[in-house]
Amino acid sequence: MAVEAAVSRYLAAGHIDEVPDDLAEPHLNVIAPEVRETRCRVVETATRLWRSAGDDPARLAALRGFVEAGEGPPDVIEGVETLLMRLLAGSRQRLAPTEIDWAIDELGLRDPQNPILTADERRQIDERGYVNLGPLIEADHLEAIRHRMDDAIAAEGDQSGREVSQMHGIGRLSGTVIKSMNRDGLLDVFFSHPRLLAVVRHILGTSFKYSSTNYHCPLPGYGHQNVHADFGWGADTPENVNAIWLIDDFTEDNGPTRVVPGSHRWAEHPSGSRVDGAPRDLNASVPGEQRVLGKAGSCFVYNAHLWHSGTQNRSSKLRRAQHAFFTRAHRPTQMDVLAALDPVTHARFDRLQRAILDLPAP
Ligand SMILES: O=C(O)CCC(=O)C(=O)O
Repeated sequence: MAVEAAVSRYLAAGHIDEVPDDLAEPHLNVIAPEVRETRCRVVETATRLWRSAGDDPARLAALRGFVEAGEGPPDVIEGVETLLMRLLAGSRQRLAPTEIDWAIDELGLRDPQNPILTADERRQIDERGYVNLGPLIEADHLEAIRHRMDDAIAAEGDQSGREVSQMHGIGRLSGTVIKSMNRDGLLDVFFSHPRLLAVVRHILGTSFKYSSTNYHCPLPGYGHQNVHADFGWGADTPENVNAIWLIDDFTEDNGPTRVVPGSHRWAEHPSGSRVDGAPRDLNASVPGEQRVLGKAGSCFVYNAHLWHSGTQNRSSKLRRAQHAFFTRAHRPTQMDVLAALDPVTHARFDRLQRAILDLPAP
């Protein structure tokens, strides 16, 4: 099958020389059983410790007790400590809390029942763990975004996405909205659309911030991922929200995201989940999973504890998408925002944008 010409600009970013002849041939992520077992024990234990307490000081005490007891293999103990300490090392909020508070008022999000979302949208978020806000970006704007992304992928080449993660066969860019590629504000919509922020507020409350924006474009023949959640272990209160902006239509065959409705309520991470006593096969489908289809320009927002993953793009075209990731205001961000921040882009942000980005004035 002939692939569209734009794909050639993505090969270096996807770390491949060419796309496969058979676009439907599966590319699974094979994990050695002993590695999978250790990972499962780490995530199970992190989940148990996290859920054993209601606040960070008590979680830290639970972690210290676990480490001091030294019960279990050293690689599991070390894995749990590394995983949990990233979040428990203290507040990482740069701005005074009054700034995000001010932004919440400016955005009209103080009242949990504010009119920016419908009651049905709130119900979907609560019950299914996600909502598709529908198309929020006009056709001309979208086309300009496609060009911007294609150019950035070609320019960053095999370095693209390195600040957060690189994935075989997937073109990735990290921190798109804070880099020089957003000097003119073309990409601001991705982190500041009021409807998106209303979903973040609904899930996380009034104290949140931007964590990262990752562009994610599976090339033809690639894109399958292990089922996962965007928080490293199971938690019974939400810590993160993610949005997927559809830059191309998501269709049955071009690698739409798969989601497991309601799984955000299980307080379990797929990596720490067992089936008949054995670690779950993360490549396999999960009963009840569904595919997210939609029109380009749509914004699909989910509670990041929802089980989900990318699927294989079996079409001859790119499947472009932009993720916008949010976290609680005191948590670390997914990427080092200050290291990636372009000074010209920074100087352009207004007070409201800086409050969402947790950025001081330049
Ligand atoms: O873009 C998608 O379909 C989902 C990607 C995803 O879940 C991830 O990269 O963690």
